[in-house]
Amino acid sequence: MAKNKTKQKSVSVVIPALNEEEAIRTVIKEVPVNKIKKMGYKVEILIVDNGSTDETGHIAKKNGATVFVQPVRGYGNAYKAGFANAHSDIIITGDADCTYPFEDIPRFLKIMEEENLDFINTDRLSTVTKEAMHTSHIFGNWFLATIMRNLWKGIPFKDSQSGMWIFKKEIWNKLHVKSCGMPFSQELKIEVYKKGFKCKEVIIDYRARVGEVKLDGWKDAVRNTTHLFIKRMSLMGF
Ligand SMILES: Nc1nc2c(ncn2[C@@H]2O[C@H](COP(=O)(O)OP(=O)(O)OP(=O)(O)O)[C@@H](O)[C@H]2O)c(=O)[nH]1
Ligand SMILES: [Mg+2]
Repeated sequence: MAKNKTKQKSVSVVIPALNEEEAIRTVIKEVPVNKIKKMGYKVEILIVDNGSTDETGHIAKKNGATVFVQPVRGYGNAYKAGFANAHSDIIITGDADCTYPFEDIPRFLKIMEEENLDFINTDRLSTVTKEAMHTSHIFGNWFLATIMRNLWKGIPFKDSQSGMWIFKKEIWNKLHVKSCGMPFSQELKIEVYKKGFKCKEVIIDYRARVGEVKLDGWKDAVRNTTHLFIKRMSLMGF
């Protein structure tokens, strides 16, 4: 009998982690591996350990994840290492701090398939509560998203800083995302939009963080704002 040579669909869940020993086990366990497999996908969970000095890497390995170490700190650096080591058709991302709903992965995959999308961003801001996100953080997110939407008219994303994305791996090589730090998230979305990929945003429930805050509050807000203007000018040829 002739063998069916159709390649099996696959998903890599890529999670950057810097000293997240309190949350990492729960995050890994929340990925609904069996449900994703039932949809016909192979699944791998890749934790990018960004030079943690706690037990993050050990706990991740013990709980069945593949762990890569990216010793050069930075949110963008962690993702670049993760994407280089992810070999599935679809990449799904999120923080290692229990804030993002990895349990919703089957819902995202269904939307990707039905609408043949290249990229999905998730929107935390439409439903966010003060229990999940500090008021100043809500304001900062709104501020950055408003600047992005004004500098790139027509960009279909409300939440420029959301860290949960679902996308076809093949588009990554076509995006010029230079940021090594926190601006990585907004730059990725700008690049996806600029390159004309088929994208959508879906609303998610965002939850309170477990473990110590890593974000550098106002400094990161200023860096991200500056980055938006520099990116806009560089695309205009300055
Ligand atoms: N801030 C920061 N996060 C990193 C870095 N490397 C990896 N990460 C991970 O990237 C994710 C995002 O960082 P977070 O500190 O959660 O940033 P955030 O989600 O904007 O802010 P909070 O969750 O409110 O603290 C987490 O899973 C971190 O552990 C890094 O160099 N800086
Ligand atoms: Mg976080």
